[in-house]
Amino acid sequence: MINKKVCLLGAFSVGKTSLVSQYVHSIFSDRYLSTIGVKISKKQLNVGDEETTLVIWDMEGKDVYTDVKVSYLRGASGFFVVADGTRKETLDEAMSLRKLAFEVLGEVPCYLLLNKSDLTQKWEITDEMIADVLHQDVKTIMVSARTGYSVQVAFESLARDMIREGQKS
Ligand SMILES: Nc1nc2c(ncn2[C@@H]2O[C@H](COP(=O)(O)OP(=O)(O)O)[C@@H](O)[C@H]2O)c(=O)[nH]1
Ligand SMILES: [Mg+2]
Repeated sequence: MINKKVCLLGAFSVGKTSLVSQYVHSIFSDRYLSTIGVKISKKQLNVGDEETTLVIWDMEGKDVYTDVKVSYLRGASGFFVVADGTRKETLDEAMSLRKLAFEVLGEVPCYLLLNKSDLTQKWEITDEMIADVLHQDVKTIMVSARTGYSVQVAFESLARDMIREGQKS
């Protein structure tokens, strides 16, 4: 049994908590729960023959830049940065949080999640902006915590990359 710590990073209200809840419990709640601190959820999955437990850290709080403590990231084998497709500024925030996390963790596996893909008619993040990010070799997945679209794929992809990374050492 392998334990892998995963962190979620992203601006306020991009859907971090909703993504964890969709993945771990297969539910989506419209209720807005703004708790304080860090919520830790666990989910078991198999990556090939490896039985793995993802230990998922979801940080609450409004000010992501002052709140992201090194202690939150420490020990993470991989992380997600989440942007909300309907608010284009959240993409810049996600990209700078990504940089910050790499500085703390080194080159661990990371995926950029473009959330709220069920609301594409309201999207501010354009195809050009996505192309620009892809051009920088950022692994990107469009997801929806509401419908569940690609949520499992995202967690499984990160888990697979983390296991591969672990096997290198
Ligand atoms: N339509 C839609 N709303 C979402 C989605 N994900 C989250 N939300 C809503 O966005 C708001 C913020 O979500 P939350 O998970 O609390 O964001 P967090 O602050 O990043 O943890 C809530 O009102 C959610 O219901 C999604 O994929 N689609
Ligand atoms: Mg939250």
